[in-house]
Amino acid sequence: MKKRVAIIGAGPSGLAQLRAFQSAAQKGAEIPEIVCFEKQTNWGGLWNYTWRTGLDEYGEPVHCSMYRYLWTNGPKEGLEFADYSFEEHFGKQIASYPPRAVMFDYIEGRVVKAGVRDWIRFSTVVRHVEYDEAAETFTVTAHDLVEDHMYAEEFDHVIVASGHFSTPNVPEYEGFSTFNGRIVHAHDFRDAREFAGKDVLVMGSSYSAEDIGSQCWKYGAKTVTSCYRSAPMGFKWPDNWQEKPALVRVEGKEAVFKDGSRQEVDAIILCTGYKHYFPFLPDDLRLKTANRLAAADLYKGVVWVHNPRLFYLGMQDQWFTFNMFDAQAWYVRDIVLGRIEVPQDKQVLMADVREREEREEASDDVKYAIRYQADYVKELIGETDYPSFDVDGACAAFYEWKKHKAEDIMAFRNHSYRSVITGTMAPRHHTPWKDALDDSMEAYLMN
Ligand code: FAD
Ligand code: NA7
Repeated sequence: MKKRVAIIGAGPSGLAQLRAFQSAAQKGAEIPEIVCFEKQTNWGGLWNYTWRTGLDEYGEPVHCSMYRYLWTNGPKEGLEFADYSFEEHFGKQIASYPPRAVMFDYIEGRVVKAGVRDWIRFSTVVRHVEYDEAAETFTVTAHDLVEDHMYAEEFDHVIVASGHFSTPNVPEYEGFSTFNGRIVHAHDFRDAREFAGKDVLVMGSSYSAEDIGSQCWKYGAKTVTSCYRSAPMGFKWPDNWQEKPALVRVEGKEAVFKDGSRQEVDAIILCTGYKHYFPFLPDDLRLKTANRLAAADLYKGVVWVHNPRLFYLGMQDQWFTFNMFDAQAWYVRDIVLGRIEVPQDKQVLMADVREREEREEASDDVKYAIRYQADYVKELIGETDYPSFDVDGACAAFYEWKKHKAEDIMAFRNHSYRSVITGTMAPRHHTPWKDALDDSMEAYLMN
């Protein structure tokens, strides 16, 4: 009987997996039957924007953590698909920090071309996965939300590609329950215009704090205050943005910080990160990891060491994204196709994980981390037929990006970089980011 493979999620990682199998089939390989379960009505994962927050039309937690006016927070030259360039998709080279809608169009373009939509069961949420030791198969229980019908099917492999930036980490601070303003987690942030004319506090010092604070600033917040638990972001902020140490408590509308200073605020946006959350997996299959580069218990960053028939994609913290998901998907595909062998000895698998952890922990330098993930991408693509590309060139774009952010955090998106896939230099965007209020695809592509 033909092998059956279940993929959970049709975001960039799940779609990379579909494209990997389709690419093998196109080259004449016999591939297993593929079933991709996607709880949303469309593909694209986080890039599939919705205005909804909380629960969706079926009562399921809304997956989307993206917001209106979101432009990529790193250069597109660091994530370009090696088998489908931006130029192939748009018919020309485009500027380096595309808004969400442009990215969605690009992500979709490759899988439309591959013709894999029929492999996906949309509006179908995976409720449970169980492994049967004797049969060496997984039983996947799914819920067709449209028909309101639950059913179970058997698979030889399960690939979890359900993302990890969707279940918010929501701390509580003294005074939150009596705060006379709005408290919202980044996951539920949708439109910066809501905060025009307001004094906004963003909690956290990572990507969400930086970008949501910047959005609020761009769309007219009166002041932005950001506060950090461990270390400040340390950029040269505009005059109406101040960075404070940790929040201690809230009194009425006043935020009180660790240094004793106070600031009256209208809204608190919790940019406090996300949790790896897999409510559909039992203890023996469930990944428990911090958001780090060497995810726990994953051999080569993808194979579940406690049951190597189960795989996870995209569970690491991410410098590289789409091209890393591709590297992982091609690698997992080749294990499933029997082209790559996974060692049988669990000690060997665990040793691989430990080595990755130790190497990550050897330095907390940002350049080191980028290089570390670049080496990982190289390692995986070196073992498959994924088109080889200039990973070092992508690193160079990331280093430039870091430098441009340090120079001017509100202007780094005005820079452009060279594609490592086609060698073409991106044009500068026609309007500086801070003045480009229209984030539609039509507006962006007018270069
Ligand atoms: P996701 O995109 O999260 O997709 C997972 C999919 O699984 C979803 O479609 C979901 O509906 C589905 N799913 C989940 N559970 C189930 C279930 N039980 N049953 C069925 N389906 C399920 N990356 C960049 O490269 N550039 C950026 O600028 C950038 N900006 C970001 C901004 C924000 C606010 C966030 C949160 C992330 C950003 N990222 C960015 C990182 C982002 O993680 C990746 O770009 C990418 O979306 C990850 O793809 P994924 O497929 O692994 O996960
Ligand atoms: P991150 O990168 O996980 O960052 C979370 C931030 O929240 C980080 O600065 C944390 O501080 C801070 N944090 C976490 N818990 C708390 C509590 N309890 N109190 C105060 N501060 C806290 O998440 P992001 O949302 O910024 O980014 C995730 C992805 O979304 C990323 O890939 C982007 O592309 C978009 P710490 O430094 O740990 O002290």
